[in-house]
Amino acid sequence: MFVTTLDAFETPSFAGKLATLDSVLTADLFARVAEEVNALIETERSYLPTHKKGSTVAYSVLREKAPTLVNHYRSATMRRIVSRIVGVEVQPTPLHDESSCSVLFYEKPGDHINWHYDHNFYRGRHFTVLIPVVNRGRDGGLSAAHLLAKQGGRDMEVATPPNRLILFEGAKVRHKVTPISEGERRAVWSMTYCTDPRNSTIQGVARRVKDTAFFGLRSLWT
Ligand SMILES: O=C(O)CCC(=O)C(=O)O
Ligand SMILES: [Fe+2]
Repeated sequence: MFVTTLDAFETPSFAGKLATLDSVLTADLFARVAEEVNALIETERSYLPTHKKGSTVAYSVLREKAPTLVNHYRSATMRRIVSRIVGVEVQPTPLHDESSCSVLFYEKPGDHINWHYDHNFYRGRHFTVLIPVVNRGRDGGLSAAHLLAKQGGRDMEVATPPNRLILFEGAKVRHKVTPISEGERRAVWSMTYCTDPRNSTIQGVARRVKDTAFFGLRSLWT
């Protein structure tokens, strides 16, 4: 049902625990994704001092309002793409994890995320997939926000144009997003996959504390 243009590409190397693929969704699928993302006006603002400024629409909201994103996240196609690049079989992370499939909005000047690792709350390896949907500067080019990732001790800039797939092992690759400027907008579809979705009780509690900070008190009940 979901078609990507991936089959036309060679599998990129995942040696640095980070890989990118351009034009990953067909124009038709990308258009439907962009339509759903643009309709997510009711975003949940979150503010974690010094770490992250911006807003995130969580998986539970996407399940109601963004069926294309949710279906594609859980599709065999995406699982196959991610597994092929990382070289191990992965599956989507659980329904109750609000980070499993979410959309990050950078919409006010200064919205950014400081250096961090994506925490792995699971027993197996954990991978983050980003597909930027909107990335608009004031002059029609890309926004000032840059994704930087540590690669061999150096800061590597990873361009995030719309419809590029960026896949990395977030618990191993430290990364940050520099601030957007006045009049700019960036929206990134984020998905997580793992090799073993089980977690210990301690890991489950830690995940819920993190979700509460990012997504609000509602995640305590999931
Ligand atoms: O917006 C991005 O490009 C990356 C976001 C990110 O690293 C995160 O939400 O953990
Ligand atoms: Fe991250």
